[in-house]
Amino acid sequence: MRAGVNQHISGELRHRFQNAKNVLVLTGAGVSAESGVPTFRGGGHTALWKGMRFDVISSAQMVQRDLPAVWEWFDYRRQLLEALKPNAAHLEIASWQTRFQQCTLVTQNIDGLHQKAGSRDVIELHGNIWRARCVNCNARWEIPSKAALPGIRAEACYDCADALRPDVVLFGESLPPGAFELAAERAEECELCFVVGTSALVYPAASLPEIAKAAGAYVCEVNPERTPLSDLCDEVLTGKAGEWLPGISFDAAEQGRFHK
Ligand code: BV8
Ligand code: ZN
Repeated sequence: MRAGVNQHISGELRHRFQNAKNVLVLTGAGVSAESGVPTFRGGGHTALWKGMRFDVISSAQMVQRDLPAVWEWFDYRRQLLEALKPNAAHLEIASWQTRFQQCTLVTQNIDGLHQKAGSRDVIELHGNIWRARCVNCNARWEIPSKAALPGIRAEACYDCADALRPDVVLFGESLPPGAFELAAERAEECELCFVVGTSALVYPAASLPEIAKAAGAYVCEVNPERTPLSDLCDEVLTGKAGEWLPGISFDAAEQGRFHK
């Protein structure tokens, strides 16, 4: 299987994929790109909303200053997501959950497409766009689809009637309690770590492959572009996740057949 021009999956990776028991996968916006979800960066651009950089509108300050504007940004993105489906990369990663004894999926994505693809116990480091959270009692409420339309989405908490905000982690806000700690623990334990579709610029998420590498894991990056993590990786598969990932288990199976 050759996704990139004259680039093959190494025998090393096939062998490790074939024999691994404990795998960690970290994903970013790039894994959802082939589903039609716009990425934040890549191709040298940075996402803008009404002239604001995304890490400005998606910031703790903005929630204090203008919560309705923040809702408008996430309502717009939820509306975009309504019709989008998981792609081959999401589906392949979901299948790894039964393939390996332990396969930990950690995502920076808030789009819920991993779960739609069948992945369970996804560690959502940055929250989920399909939930709202009460600014007072912290109660969380599902946002049903089609609720992007103003007036349909709940404006106030059903428990204490205080205001609701998107249940996502904004810049300058801490991650969900225990989420990063669990991910870091699993990164230390894994033998094989895949870094799929992330520009690896946002912390502490981007430190997970560093933790895995330091603990002796084989780290493989899948991305059409180089990232600050590429030099640390044992293997870089240059190209699209939806093209490379299905090939990994295919090749491993082929190899298995030859080496029986
Ligand atoms: C915090 C939710 C503690 C909202 C998001 C250490 C050093 C420097 C800065 C910091 C640091 N520690 C903390 C910071 C500050 C900050 C940070 O990291 N800033 C960066 C910008 C320098 N971090 C925080 O604020 C974090 N909180 O640290 O709390 C704390 C708290 C209080 C006080 C003190 C400390 C919280 C960060 C989370 C913010 N929320 N998302 C929303 O979605 O709007 S981050 C958001 O942006 C995403 O979740 C993701 O994390 C990031 C975007 O990155 P990617 O997902 O990688 O996407 P991107 O578009 O950039 O790249 C896509 C890649 O895919 C590209 O490489 C492209 O080539 C590739 N690609 C494209 N197509 C494909 C593909 N790959 C494969 N296949 C394809 N087909
Ligand atoms: Zn409440």
